[in-house]
Amino acid sequence: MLHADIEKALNDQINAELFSSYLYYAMAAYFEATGIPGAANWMRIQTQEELVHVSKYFEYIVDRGGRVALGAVAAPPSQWRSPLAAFEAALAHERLISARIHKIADLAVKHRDHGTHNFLQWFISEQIEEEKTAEDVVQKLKLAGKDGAGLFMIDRELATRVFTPPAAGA
Ligand code: OFO
Repeated sequence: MLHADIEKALNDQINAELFSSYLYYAMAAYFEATGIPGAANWMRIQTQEELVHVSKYFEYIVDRGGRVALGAVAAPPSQWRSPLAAFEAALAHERLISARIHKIADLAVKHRDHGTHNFLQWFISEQIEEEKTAEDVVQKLKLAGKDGAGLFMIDRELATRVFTPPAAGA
């Protein structure tokens, strides 16, 4: 049985992950509208990853006999100053998500909920990856600066990203 505080924190995290997927869809739409299709692809893949995260929290709450409670998802922004600004916003968002997960892990320790603490380890590792992938793109875009050819090359690379569902049981 989940402690009420943990159940609430996990439900809030479902909301945050749904917002993440919504945010990346908004970024995909922004990149499509500005003629940067590779980055739009990258963001669509990110959206799919976020929905996997949602489903992991959902199933965990159910498995622990908790009650999933879905709230309203906030509207994301629809416009960024530049491709770099959008990826910087993605990186800042992922850092925020990591901090949220660390707080839930702290709460699990406080309540001696080892099951939840163990469950969160997958997300703690995943967030290292999430931050790294966004940071890599930020660095490349900074290097390219206003060089259109550089941006074109980066976009070609972002177009190759594919969705890899997590292995069963992962
Ligand atoms: Fe769910 O990791 Fe991004 O937000």
